[in-house]
Amino acid sequence: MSGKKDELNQRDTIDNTKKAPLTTNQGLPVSEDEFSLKAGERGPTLMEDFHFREKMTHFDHERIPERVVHARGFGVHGEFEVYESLEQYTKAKFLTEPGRKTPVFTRFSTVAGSRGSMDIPRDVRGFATKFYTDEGNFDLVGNNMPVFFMQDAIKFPDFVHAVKPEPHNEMPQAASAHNTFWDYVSMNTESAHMVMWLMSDRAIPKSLSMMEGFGVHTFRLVNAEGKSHFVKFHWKPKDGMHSVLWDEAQMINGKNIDFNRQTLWENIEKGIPAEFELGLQIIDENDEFKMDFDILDPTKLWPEEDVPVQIVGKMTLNQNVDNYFAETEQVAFHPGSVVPGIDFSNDPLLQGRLFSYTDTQLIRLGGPNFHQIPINRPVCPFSNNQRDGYGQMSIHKGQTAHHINHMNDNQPEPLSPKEGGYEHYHEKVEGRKIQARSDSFKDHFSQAKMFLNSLSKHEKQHLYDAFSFELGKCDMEIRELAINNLLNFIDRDLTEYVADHVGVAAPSENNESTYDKSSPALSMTNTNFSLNTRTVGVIVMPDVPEETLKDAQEKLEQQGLQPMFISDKIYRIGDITLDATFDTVHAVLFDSLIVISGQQPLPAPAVENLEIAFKHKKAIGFGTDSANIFDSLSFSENDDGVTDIEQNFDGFLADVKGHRVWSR
Ligand code: HDE
Repeated sequence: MSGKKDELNQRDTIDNTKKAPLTTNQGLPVSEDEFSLKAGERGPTLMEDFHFREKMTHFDHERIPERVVHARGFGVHGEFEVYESLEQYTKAKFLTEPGRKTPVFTRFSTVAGSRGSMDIPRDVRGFATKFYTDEGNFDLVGNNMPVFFMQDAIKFPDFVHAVKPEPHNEMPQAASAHNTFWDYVSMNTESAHMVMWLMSDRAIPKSLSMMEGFGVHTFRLVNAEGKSHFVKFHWKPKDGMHSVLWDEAQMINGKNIDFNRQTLWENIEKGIPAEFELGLQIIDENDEFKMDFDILDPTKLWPEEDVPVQIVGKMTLNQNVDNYFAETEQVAFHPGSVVPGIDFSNDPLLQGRLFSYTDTQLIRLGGPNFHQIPINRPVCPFSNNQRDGYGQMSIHKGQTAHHINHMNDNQPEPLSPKEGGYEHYHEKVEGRKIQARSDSFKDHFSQAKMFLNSLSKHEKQHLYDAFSFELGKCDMEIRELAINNLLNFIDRDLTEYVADHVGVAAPSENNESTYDKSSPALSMTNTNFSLNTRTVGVIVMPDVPEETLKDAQEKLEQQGLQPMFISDKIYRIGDITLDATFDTVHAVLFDSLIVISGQQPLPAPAVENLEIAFKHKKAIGFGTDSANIFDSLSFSENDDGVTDIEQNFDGFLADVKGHRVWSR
């Protein structure tokens, strides 16, 4: 498939799929790549074996430092198109020209784990998108949660040190369930709201295409007249947001550590893109102080019921990378990469990020020319007087590299804002130099309570259990600290439940927040539901006729479902290959299960898979002649979400579409 990715990559591709001689990096054809040059067959290797030396030296230098946070990531190419011109708000060309397809590259990530950690830890997900616009790269470097752990960037190193594996023994990997994290958040209660998100189902997304994305900070949009509006950026997944259960997540991480990335990769290979709509929340400059919180505070969200999200465009992620290292590992995002028409607010977290990202790329990518790496290079021409440095790939012609110059007619020359040159928004600022936080940032608990108020019954239960799990992993002293300093200021019922579960006395004094507002948009029950990309594990016994299987396959595929036949070993029934076994897959990897067993009794692994699917509230279907399966199961056809697919196929589909059978 040719697309924007090929345009980006073609310049630097070495196509190893084509027939070509093996050469050294100097282009010298190599005749021997199996044996190094030795003094005699049993003698020492000779220094003069330049091919051996070059091969080994390059190998020795193959690794670069992983990202200090967001180390484990997965990148996908695609394109973005705005629905209608947003010229009322911004002069950014990619937001004002419907029909223009802007190439994008999105990297999803987990935050705390190392590059080789699992896909579904309880963690925030990074959601960073690079728009390759004709006015330069715009990076929207967001997360799947709309708020953050802190209000000032100076606290970021402390926070990251606390959430990462503990420094003395490097445990636990990719988990917040440990002492230093809970010590930090209990002592720094501005994190209360974000902790609620982290303990919610949002932290264990079922799929990378089933989670929201948020720019988090308040940015500015500036139009051609120089008028500015405050804006928050959102990504809304077309298939809705859906999560796995915590028990399920832990099992998935064992059965398939690559669960999220593999699903996305395979769907894209099948031609099924991941689609997200871009949403904007906009506040007029005159309304800056009309909310009951400070809009510069990144621990606060703008309730969608108060400031509606306007859907303005769509991102279609539809091409996998050619090479993980070259693209996904080397991509360098920076929230400071903006285009004319997009500007910053004074959010102190955003301000600090504007420093950190370039700084980190300098060490990670080894010098100041990382913008020349193909995945980072703008698609529009770029030129300036910056020169030399490690890894310089460009040959800058000409005698001058200074501004202002006479010798080269002052080229390259700054453009005026009218001609397209970037102009910083003329915000008036004055104040004393001070190391303090505004009083308007001091309410830490109202929105934490609002989040809780907004959850459905099962979401709330999951959150209660997540707190109990995490604090249950901490020392007694830390459990007490978290319950007294954090939970007790959010909600009494939550405090008592968790205290009871982790063996701590609930504080005698109740300090819970009395904030009674809720925001329905925060509940995942109010999302889109779709059969797109949903999977069905079809458990098959050997005596099942080919026709029955073909029929099931056809019916499921017609609905956009992805069936996979599972049996005790790999074999064929007629034309159909049963290509998964109880050894290679498991119920936790599917959205639903169907049993087509004929009259045979269920073997033990089938029983185990069905019991787990039932426990995880997944839709279960069976054929009429398989009704005897219930003899060996702890549930029956009368339970919710257990359906005879010959009698009620639509009912089964509705349960799959509903994601989980919460009534069970
Ligand atoms: Fe980041 N963050 N961050 N962050 N962040 C990095 O940059 C940092 C924050 C986010 O897929 C690092 O290239 C500071 C908020 C994503 O490559 C580093 C602060 C949000 C990614 C860094 C924050 C993010 C990063 C590590 C507090 C959501 C992965 C490697 C002031 C809006 C991008 C790198 C990718 C990565 C610093 C807070 C999102 C060290 C100092 C808030 C999605 O520069």
